[in-house]
Amino acid sequence: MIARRSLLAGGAGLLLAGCDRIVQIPAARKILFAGEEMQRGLQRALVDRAALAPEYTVAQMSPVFRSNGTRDPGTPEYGAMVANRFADWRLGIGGLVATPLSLSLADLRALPNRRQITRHDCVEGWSAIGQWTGPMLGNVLKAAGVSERARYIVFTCADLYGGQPYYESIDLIDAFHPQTILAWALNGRPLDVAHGAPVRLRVERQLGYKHAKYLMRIDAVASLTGIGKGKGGYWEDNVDYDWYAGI
Ligand SMILES: Nc1nc2c(c(=O)[nH]1)N[C@H]1C(S)=C(S)[C@@H](COP(=O)(O)O)O[C@H]1N2
Ligand SMILES: [Mo]
Repeated sequence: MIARRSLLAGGAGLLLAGCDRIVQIPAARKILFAGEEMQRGLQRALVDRAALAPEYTVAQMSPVFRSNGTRDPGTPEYGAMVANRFADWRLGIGGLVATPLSLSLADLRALPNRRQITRHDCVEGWSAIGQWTGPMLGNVLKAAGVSERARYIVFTCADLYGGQPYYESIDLIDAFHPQTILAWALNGRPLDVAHGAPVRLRVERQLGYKHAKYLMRIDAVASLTGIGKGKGGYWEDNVDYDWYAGI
């Protein structure tokens, strides 16, 4: 309203003065550049999503990396996998993909691996710096050929909560982020049971509960409806944690 009145008050002279003059009126400026500012905000948000999480040096690694949540799935099926050192474990990749995959631990280790020393932040108020090794999730998804209809990647784990497997999900921006890896080693050693053996997700721009341990399946989906109670993860569905836990 104010913008309009001050523009009109100037009369034809002002209007004829051209864009330069109008842009000098603060209110008009605000309106004319609102779209541009919005676009800049959006751009900033997207660049933020692509930014790398800080990486640390060996000297900065925590002497002890504590474990949290499930420390041992404890099912007969998981016990059998531990007993034969995960030789029969397979990671299923499916859902909206061109080529469903079934990968062994040896398959994953044979891929180009990324090694990163990052800080894990748990919502319960502790953090730890550790070194993780594993192939980029993005490369595995590329090998499977994720459909254009896919919007989320869902992870299903070997441990049970109330009889149901722990599950989590991320969007494709995080799935293809270079630091999002399928980690099979912590601090240079094969993952132990407490930290999610044989393979767990590391999604370094997100809080701890998104880093699904004991991975069994990875599925590309168009919607989170029908996954658990629909909010995309065990804690999201049952304790109201945010689905987007970006840090
Ligand atoms: N399958 C599974 N993944 C899980 C959890 C879990 O209970 N089960 N807990 C989450 C939480 S809350 C945290 S903080 C981290 C803990 O990982 P850590 O045990 O390697 O420290 O794993 C996450 N991933
Ligand atoms: Mo956590």
